[in-house]
Amino acid sequence: MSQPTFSKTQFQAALTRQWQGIGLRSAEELTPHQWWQAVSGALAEMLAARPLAQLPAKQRHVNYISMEFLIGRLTGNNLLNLGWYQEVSDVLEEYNINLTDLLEEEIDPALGNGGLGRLAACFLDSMATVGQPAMGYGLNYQYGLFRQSFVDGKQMEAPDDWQRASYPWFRHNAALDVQVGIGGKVVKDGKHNRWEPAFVLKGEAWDLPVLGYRNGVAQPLRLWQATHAHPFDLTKFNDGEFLKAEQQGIDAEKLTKVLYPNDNHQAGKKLRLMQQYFQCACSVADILRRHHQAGRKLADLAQYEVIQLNDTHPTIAIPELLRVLLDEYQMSWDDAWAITSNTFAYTNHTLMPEALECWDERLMRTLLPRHVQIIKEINRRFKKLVDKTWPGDDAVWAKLAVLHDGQVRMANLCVVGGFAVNGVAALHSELVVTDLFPEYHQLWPNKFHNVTNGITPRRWIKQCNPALSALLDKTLKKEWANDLDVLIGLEKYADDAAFRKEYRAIKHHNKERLAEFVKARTGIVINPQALFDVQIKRLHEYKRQHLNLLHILALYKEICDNPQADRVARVFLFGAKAAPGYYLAKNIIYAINKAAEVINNDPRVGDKLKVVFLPDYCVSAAEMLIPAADISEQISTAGKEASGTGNMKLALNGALTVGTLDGANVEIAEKVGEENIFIFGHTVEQVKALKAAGYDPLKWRKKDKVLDAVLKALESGKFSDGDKHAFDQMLHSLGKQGGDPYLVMADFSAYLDAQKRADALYLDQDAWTRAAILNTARCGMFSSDRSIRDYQQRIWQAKR
Ligand code: 26Q
Repeated sequence: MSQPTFSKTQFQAALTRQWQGIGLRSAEELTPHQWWQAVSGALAEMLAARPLAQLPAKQRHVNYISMEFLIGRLTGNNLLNLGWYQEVSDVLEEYNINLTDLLEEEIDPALGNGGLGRLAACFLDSMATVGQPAMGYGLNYQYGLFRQSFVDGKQMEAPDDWQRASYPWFRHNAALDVQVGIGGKVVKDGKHNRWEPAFVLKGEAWDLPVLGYRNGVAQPLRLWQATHAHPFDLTKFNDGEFLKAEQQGIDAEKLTKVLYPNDNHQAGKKLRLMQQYFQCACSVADILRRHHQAGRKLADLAQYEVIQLNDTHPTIAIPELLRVLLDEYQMSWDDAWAITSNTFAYTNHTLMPEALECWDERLMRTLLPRHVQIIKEINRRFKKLVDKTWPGDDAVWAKLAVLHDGQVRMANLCVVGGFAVNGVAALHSELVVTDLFPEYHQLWPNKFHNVTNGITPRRWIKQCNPALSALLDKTLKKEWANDLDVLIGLEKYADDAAFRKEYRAIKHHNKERLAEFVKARTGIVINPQALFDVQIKRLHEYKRQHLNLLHILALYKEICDNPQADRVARVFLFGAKAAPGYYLAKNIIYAINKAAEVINNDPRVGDKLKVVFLPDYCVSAAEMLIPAADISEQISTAGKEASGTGNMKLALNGALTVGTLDGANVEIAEKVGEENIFIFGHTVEQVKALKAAGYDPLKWRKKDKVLDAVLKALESGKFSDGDKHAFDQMLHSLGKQGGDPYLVMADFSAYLDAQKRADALYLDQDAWTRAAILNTARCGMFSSDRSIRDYQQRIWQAKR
């Protein structure tokens, strides 16, 4: 399949229809935002009129179910993948419209929290590009991830109304409506069970096109939107219970109102479970509808379809498929189980206990009584296998049970109910087997896989770093954006002074661009000559943004103690949202902001040190930050970050990593070579040993004068207008005996050491640029195209 050709006349005609459609007399009357709307609407219309190819079903079709798809702005990305960017830009120039500016008008669709949601978006892009037939299934939230601002250094949240009702890329198809039941009871109907839900919701399918890179392929991302099944309930209306009936409708709309802002933490809320079930019921119904429509037998479902679960959030799809097969098609348990357990595969994204989903059985029963029955039956049958393998071992059963102590454990349900389980980086997949699921691994060793995450080079190089992309085009002289291994061809230019100069000029240009952005957003002036040190990710204790802060304070102290010394000027840039109820994370943000205020306004410091916390970090901010970074901070406690994907984006764009041996950092280090990365800190084994021996953070503080001084400064109130308790939460988490769960104190001095090595290398700009080039050259494997091919070979299309 090939790239669709652009027709200027069609585009202009579609554009005209757009402004006429909103009642304007000429294009001149369009506001900038209306221009974006009109151009996007025109493009969407052109794609609809001349549909791109669906991939032929030569292989199992993938249904990627995820509660989150953090897609970012679509218009620019679609133009790039279509290969129409220049043509559209030329047409718009005739109207005196700058395409780059126009694209900035799009409100980021932020239908995800962070890594997991963004990964789903990269995977859709890659599946369309490598020719893996697939659909994404998610929810069409009215409000995406909250907007963040700072007031006196404290995070404030505001709703993110991304105006889905007028988003031009949506296509709504009423023929795909699904009915979803909820609540009620199970009744016996002769031999069969029948679920009588208390009320019924309607799921509407809102599709976004996912375009392959210049291959003429389009596949849908189908986002379900909840609404009431009928305008009102007629019987109740007749009974005079009009208001009560209307109430049902209002409840329905609440369902897809807002994305839960928790990241790596389970909420346990009833509304969240309703969201999960609603999304799974709609998706399962749609998968079966397509299967029937293709004229295929139900018994062959697993031959044609795979359902990939993005973490445990959509786990309820497993009992839902069983329910449909058992109750609606009257299948036997064994047949229904065979189909189901060969259809589902599960990706694990975390080992942290607080993120592993468990649902209260009673809560689940009030919403999904039939599903609880089915889960009990799964549990009962599975117990036989466990009893046979570990006779009389109650402790093993207590660990492996799907339902235990009134809790439904979603990860266990996934492992038992699916044919494959994978982790998201080599180290993480290892730990999934050894630490999380050792007994399951003993039962089913072949179920467990690793698929290291990846990122799409279309958005994360080509779109966000056009200058580097042009250099890659010119140097490699072949297409690299869908064949990222060819970047290895850059290796030999690392020693080429002229190439290094060009590469460095690009980084500098990107830093200037970022400096303007920072000035506009925060008023802070930063010097593009300084080293840009970037930590961008959700705020979480295990990610250790506070370790970064301690380093900044150590530098500040050095500058104050010795203002004359020559040093590498640094700008520290943070981007991070804290879940609204995560008070420790919010306190860390506050501490960084307050320290920044003091440092940035200290005349002794000047350009040597600046600290910027960019508010409202999101995909489009990332697109600005990543190409401009010199250092990539990947400093989680070893064993805690499943993979990380920002680490890959930053390395590919020529930032050097300061990082622990955690997640995919391990593989990045292997690829780029130890002289081109700054690895520090305790390893997974050392972390375990330290904890086993009874870790005492205070001992580490006593040993280290710098650490003690920095903590004292935080305790003194000098960064908080004299308030000695301003940072209590953060300081308590670090300081208490038996505290510091993420070993910030234990890694502090090694971290400072790594940063010193980075400074030393930065002083030699040629050596630094050489290392940066080698990072770009050697990170080709972190393309999500490679991840998708791994999924195909190891899981989706593997011979079983
Ligand atoms: C769960 C229950 C209720 C409400 C919310 C949630 C919830 C939501 C989002 C739980 C977890 C998440 C997100 C997790 C996440 O982003 N994990 C990251 O996934 C990336 C992609 O694999 C990895 O690179 C990161 O290491 C991992 O932290």
